[in-house]
Amino acid sequence: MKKALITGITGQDGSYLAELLLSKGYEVYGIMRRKSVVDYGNVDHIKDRIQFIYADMTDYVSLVNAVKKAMPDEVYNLAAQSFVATSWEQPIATADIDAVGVTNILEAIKLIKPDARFYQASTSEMFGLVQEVPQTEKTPFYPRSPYGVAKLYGHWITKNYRESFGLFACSGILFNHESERRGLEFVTRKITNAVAKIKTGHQECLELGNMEAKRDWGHSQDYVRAMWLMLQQDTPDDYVIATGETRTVREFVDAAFQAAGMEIEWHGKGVEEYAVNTQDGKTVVKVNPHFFRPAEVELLLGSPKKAEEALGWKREIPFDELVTRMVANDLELVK
Ligand code: NAP
Ligand code: F7E
Repeated sequence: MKKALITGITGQDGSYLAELLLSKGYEVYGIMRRKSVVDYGNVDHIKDRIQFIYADMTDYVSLVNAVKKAMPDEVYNLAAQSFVATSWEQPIATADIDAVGVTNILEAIKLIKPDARFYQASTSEMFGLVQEVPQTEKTPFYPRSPYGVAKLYGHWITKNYRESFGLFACSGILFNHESERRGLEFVTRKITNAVAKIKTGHQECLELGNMEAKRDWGHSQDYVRAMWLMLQQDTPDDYVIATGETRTVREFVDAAFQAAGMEIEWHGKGVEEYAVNTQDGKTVVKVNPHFFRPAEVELLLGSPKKAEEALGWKREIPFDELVTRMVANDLELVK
């Protein structure tokens, strides 16, 4: 039986990856942070099938002990301060976790289990101010947030440990992926949650920032399959995982209201932009500059060609299904 150690197991991707590995017969170990109130997050429903180890990405000793306990065949490093907006408020914590934390876990693997295969959760945020469209594995990086900068360090240190010490270390450069388990502060979930509440009369209006930002949105369930595939290859490498489609935040809003059976109409421009419910004329969306970022990533569009050809990976959940599933789930939760 193969053993896998997942950091960030309580998060969105950690939970789908744990389900996938359990379904493949893996023994799954998960790193969890100590909290004052015990909270298994997104893996509460499968907590009895997971062996939890208390550790923190900023605490090297705890990671050494975690690797010693699990003696894993595969390590998936998904733990991160993952919210871009917060990275301007907590730039040092973001660097400690998302950058130096990667060295901590790599060092723990090098010391205790150097033949373990390693996956690093890299991100399209490293492309930031994009240097070409679409973005591929060869596109130069230009991060635009403390998060993007920290993740770029994590990306390069992973490559460096592969080249320096021969570790089987891969980076997945994953574009935005969402799901019913997405944190409520990310734009997609913020939208679907608000749409569900507006539809059921629990909220009047949704306030958003930059409506023009374009993202390449997929479903987390498809993306964790790509992580696993990367670690099953003969040689370690880095791959872009994306859908090859891009949409504005406004288009996501339209799709979410449509999924809830509501029609909206847009008016105004820039910070004056708003949308009304065509049935009763009430304002249901408006712009609030509070949600603008100090520096924005305006356009992300990835090419999944290498992953499709080399890994045989394919996105299975299309955009409309992603939105429909998220809205249906939030409607159920509101009820
Ligand atoms: P998420 O839901 O925010 O989950 C983050 C996980 O990291 C949580 O389990 C969290 O634990 C854990 N964590 C945070 N700080 C930690 C620390 N100091 N020590 C140990 N664990 C810590 O993120 P996600 O969306 O699943 O993303 C997974 C990974 O992929 C992240 O590294 C993210 O940066 C990266 N990524 C995500 C996307 C995307 O679109 N989702 C795209 C590209 C890359 P708590 O429950 O204790 O907070
Ligand atoms: O923002 C705009 C915002 O916070 C998407 C993380 O998983 O994906 C994620 O990072 C866009 C941005 O995700 C609001 O300005 C407008 O342009 O959902 P988000 P993100 O910043 O793209 C990458 C790949 C990761 O690696 C990260 O870990 O939407 N936007 N209005 C807003 N965003 C938020 N959150 N809230 C708004 O009100």
